[in-house]
Amino acid sequence: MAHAKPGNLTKADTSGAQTTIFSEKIEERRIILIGKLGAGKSHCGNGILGKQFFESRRCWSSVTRQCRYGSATRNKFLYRIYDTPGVNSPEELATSVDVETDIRRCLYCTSPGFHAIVLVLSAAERITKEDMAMLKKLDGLLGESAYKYMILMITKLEDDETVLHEMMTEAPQIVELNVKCRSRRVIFGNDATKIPDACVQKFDKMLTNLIKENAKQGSEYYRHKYYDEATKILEKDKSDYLKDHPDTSESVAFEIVRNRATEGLSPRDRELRSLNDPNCCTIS
Ligand SMILES: Nc1nc2c(ncn2[C@@H]2O[C@H](COP(=O)(O)OP(=O)(O)OP(=O)(O)O)[C@@H](O)[C@H]2O)c(=O)[nH]1
Ligand SMILES: [Mg+2]
Repeated sequence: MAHAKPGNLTKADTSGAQTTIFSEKIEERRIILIGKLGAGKSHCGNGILGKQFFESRRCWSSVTRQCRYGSATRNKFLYRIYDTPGVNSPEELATSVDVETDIRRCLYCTSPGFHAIVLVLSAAERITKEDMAMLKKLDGLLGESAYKYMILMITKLEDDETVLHEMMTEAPQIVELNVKCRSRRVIFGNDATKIPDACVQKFDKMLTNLIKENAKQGSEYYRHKYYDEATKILEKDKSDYLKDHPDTSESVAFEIVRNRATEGLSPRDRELRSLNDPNCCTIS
């Protein structure tokens, strides 16, 4: 499958309304962002992409209401970023928007699997029961092995490890998370408009090491039990798309259907959503 290889894009890559032309082989880094409502997920996604792509703003209610996908090349890597709505958001409770289904669908769209799952934690808010419930929900969705791919990203804090360390001494839940993630954590600064370059560089380095480490241990990226089925569904979407648009390259067509499917717009969305059972988090 062309799309499953490290970004072998020779023609063009489309992300939303943006189209970028690539002429060389490029390595992919597929990343999913998760966390509580307003933690700064979209802001971090923009920081990793190196451009303002996801809507990120001050608001008393949920800004990202459905999963979104954006991509960009930076430092010779093709970043594919999946932004998600806040888990346990009031919208979910009030309007029965099923964020869990949304996130599960988004996981499938990271096909053939994500290199990192970034848990965004705001240093400006207290850890609540709601947060712990959110983590439990993610545990159920992804399974313990997902921690092998997790990076903690701390927002709304100056890049100062000493302060973070002090905060952690009073937060056993975060210490536990930090242990599970083998201290893979990065502070993303405290500027609503920009993420300091040093923080982004630290993240890049951490991600590179994480990918290397996981590759050594057998799987460079997290594979969900249903990735194969999900990939087949996306492949069918791609074939349909190519029938209607014969002049489009396979990589561009796959990019387009991946984008649509992430937002719940695959013609086979029902099939994608049906891929779940209580043990869906098993990883091959
Ligand atoms: N000062 C400061 N503001 C931040 C930081 N990160 C995010 N913000 C601001 O916090 C607000 C919420 O950020 P978003 O990126 O929209 O948060 P989100 O988690 O995507 O929010 P939802 O999509 O609603 O769940 C925005 O006004 C951001 O500019 C940070 O590190 N420091
Ligand atoms: Mg958002």
